[in-house]
Amino acid sequence: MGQFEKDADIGSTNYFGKRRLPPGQTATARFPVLTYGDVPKITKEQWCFSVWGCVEEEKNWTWGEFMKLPQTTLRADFHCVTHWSRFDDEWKGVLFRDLVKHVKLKPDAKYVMQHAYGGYTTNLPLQWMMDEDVLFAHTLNGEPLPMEHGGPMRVFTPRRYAWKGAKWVRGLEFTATDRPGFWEQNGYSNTADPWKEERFW
Ligand SMILES: Nc1nc2c(c(=O)[nH]1)N[C@H]1C(S)=C(S)[C@@H](COP(=O)(O)O)O[C@H]1N2
Ligand SMILES: [Mo]
Repeated sequence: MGQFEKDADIGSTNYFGKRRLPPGQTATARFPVLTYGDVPKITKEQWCFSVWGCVEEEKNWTWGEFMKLPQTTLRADFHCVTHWSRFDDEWKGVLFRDLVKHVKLKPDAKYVMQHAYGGYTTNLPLQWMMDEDVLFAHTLNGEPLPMEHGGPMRVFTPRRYAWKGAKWVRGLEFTATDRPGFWEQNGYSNTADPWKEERFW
């Protein structure tokens, strides 16, 4: 609430044609931290990113190697299932669609499980991960992503409620069949579209 209440922009549409404030959400300038369990303390030096599952070859990236992938900056909104939305943050990182060009997928790869340090998981269809704005983000509004928000690296999925992006992401598992991630096993929607209010099962 607050600064956005007077903001006519709230009623306009976003860059993918949806009303900016999804139903049942309130805009806020705050950025609450929502973490299940402890915050894993991972430095850029310790961070290692892996892909496995339905891939021809398992692959790992160090922080330095990941930073050599094409870097994209996007301005997008953040929607939490607990009814708050944040507008217009600038996120920088590597798009999934750019990353996946460096992965030889097997033909049966249809789903993607994000794995985080600490054990959190969340699942999405490969096709949705290919959206133009699914980002592995390391920078927020020009600053290194704060640790409590998933630094050094998190996934951000602007078209889904925020639990669909793993903070402290450490790898992706490509699978042939869909498996529920952490919150998806615990009552949250598998599809998580904020404009359809897909919050729970
Ligand atoms: N690793 C990890 N990622 C996570 C979570 C978590 O508990 N652990 N919580 C999810 C949920 S439910 C939300 S709403 C967002 C919250 O991100 P924030 O803490 O930056 O607001 O992160 C998502 N990603
Ligand atoms: Mo959440």
